[in-house]
Amino acid sequence: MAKKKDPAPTKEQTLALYRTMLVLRRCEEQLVKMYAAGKLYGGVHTYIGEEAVATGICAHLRNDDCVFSTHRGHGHALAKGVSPRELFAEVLGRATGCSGGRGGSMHIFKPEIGFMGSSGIVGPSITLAAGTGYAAKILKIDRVGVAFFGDGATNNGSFHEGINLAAAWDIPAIFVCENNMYATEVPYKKATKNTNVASRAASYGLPGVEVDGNNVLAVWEAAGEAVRRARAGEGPTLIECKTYRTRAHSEGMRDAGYRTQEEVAEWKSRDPIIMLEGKIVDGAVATKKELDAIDAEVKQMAEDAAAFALGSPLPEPGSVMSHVYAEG
Ligand SMILES: Cc1ncc(C[n+]2csc(CCOP(=O)(O)OP(=O)(O)O)c2C)c(N)n1
Ligand SMILES: [Mg+2]
Repeated sequence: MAKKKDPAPTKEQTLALYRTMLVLRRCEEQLVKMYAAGKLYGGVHTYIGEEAVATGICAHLRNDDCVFSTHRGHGHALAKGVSPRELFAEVLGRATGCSGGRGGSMHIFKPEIGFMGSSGIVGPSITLAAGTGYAAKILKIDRVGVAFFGDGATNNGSFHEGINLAAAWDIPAIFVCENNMYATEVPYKKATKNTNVASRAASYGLPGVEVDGNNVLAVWEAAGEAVRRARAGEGPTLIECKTYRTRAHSEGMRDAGYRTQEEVAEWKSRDPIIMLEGKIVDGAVATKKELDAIDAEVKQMAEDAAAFALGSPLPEPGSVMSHVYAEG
């Protein structure tokens, strides 16, 4: 019997996807401006161009599902429910940030809502999500472990270890590869012979799904099925989202010599937000005017988050030793 197709998102769900993508985009545009103005320091890896991935996946997750992120983690954090204010304050190293200003851009944590952290280390999200799913299975907790990782992580040992074990033990986990074709400036095709990440799933015995990572509806549909499988005890899924970062690897870095302007322009023409906007307007889900109103509200939210962070205090110097050793 042919598999029943998952239902399309409702009007409310579609508009929520649109709004979430805009939150990710407008917040990072604001951070980019602040970085250029010297208002924040350190590595800032934007997710601009890839918003459909975190948005489509996290729309299916609950607070008690656990997401493990990457160095490019602002979008994962926001999509999982970290507020723009907490994110901005953390990136600016303020005491009001979700890690108390200790972490910065690459150490955003909010375990209360299942955001288990971004990380400067490439790869461990995969084994951590497998471990979380394994713990949930042993403890009989209805919880899904979700790993986001880039193409650069797929040749790390953690990819093999995490995915192999998750498949072998039917662990409730979802492995989301954001294949943006480059690891810093190294093209994926130079790092591996088989550039189709989803096809690797066959060798571990789990489903591997390839989706257009700039089409939030496609990501949403694949994620819905993967979450359903995980919750039903059917095991993990590997989802490869083909996508593209349209800014440099990290703010302040050069963005030339390893990819062409034509390639960047081509992907910009497939902007995930504009693509969904077209579908919403063409399908009469909402008018352009209604979408513009959402955008205005979201822009205001990003500006408010920036002002909140700039107005927040730095951590007290006297607290420098707190969170270093266990207390008591
Ligand atoms: C284990 C490890 N190796 C190398 C690095 C250096 N490094 C930082 S980001 C990066 C590229 C990651 O590429 P990818 O996983 O494709 O993610 P993207 O930046 O494209 O989102 C590398 C190699 C690291 N942080 N950790
Ligand atoms: Mg990459």
